[in-house]
Amino acid sequence: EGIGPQEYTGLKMEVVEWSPAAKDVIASKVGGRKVFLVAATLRPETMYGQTNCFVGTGIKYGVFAMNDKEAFLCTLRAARNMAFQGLTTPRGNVDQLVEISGDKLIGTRIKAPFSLNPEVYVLPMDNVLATKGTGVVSSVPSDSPDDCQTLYDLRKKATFYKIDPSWAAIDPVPVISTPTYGDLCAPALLTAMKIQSQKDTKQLAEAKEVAYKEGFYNGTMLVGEFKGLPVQEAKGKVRERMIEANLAFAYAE
Ligand code: A2H
Repeated sequence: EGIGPQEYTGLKMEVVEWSPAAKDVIASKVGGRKVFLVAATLRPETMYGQTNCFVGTGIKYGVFAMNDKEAFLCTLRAARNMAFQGLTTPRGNVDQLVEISGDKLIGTRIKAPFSLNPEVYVLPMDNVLATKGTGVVSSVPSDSPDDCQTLYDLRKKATFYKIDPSWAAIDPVPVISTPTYGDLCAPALLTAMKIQSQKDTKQLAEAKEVAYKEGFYNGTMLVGEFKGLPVQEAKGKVRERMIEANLAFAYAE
């Protein structure tokens, strides 16, 4: 990461059905607003390949009123940043409707904007940082080694992670073709680097670096409106389309 602000895309993932534990805490508190889990991503062009979403089970989240009609679920830290970036009405307003711990969100079903799988589940990830982005990560296992390894871990140890195996059943979807690692860059890198678990953080950091460079500089879109374009050209265009559709917004930190 360089100096200066990081330009994320905030992705609005509308809640379709709360997990029972979240429903008890949240449903009566949102005043009829639509609620969105908001994920911060640096790779909007990969969102066609979302298979699930991740939260940290030990992280505290809030549901924040953005205006009369919409509420965002994210960390308090992110809600403050968004308010001061003018995303709330009125500007600067941080209005927490309810607080909830990440573990209660597991199993919530949400919409995944632009994804070939239009609805996905919220699942746990060990390495979500409360201090980065929104604390919510949209999972694209085709192109993110962290997302892919976490998905594999969840499938191997569904009972340990307290998930229903059906929530982790969607396979990685080819979204970007790369000359060196094929159409599923992240799974290929996990195999090549013999990565076994999300606890292999050092190798995962290296795989993430390789996947990012390979995808950005050498990747070609396989799906969507910009199919056939280099990722370098498609990235901004996909982002614009999401923002036009009110499914995303610019978020910096
Ligand atoms: B990226 P940077 Cl396909 N904790 O989005 C851990 N990881 C987080 C996070 C948090 N609180 N908030 C965001 N992230 C992830 C897509 C993606 C991402 C792909 C490939 C690489 C990649 C799908 N997940 O990131 O430290 C989000 O995952 C690697 C650069 O601010 C976000 O973009 O550079 C990225 O990390 C931001 O990480």
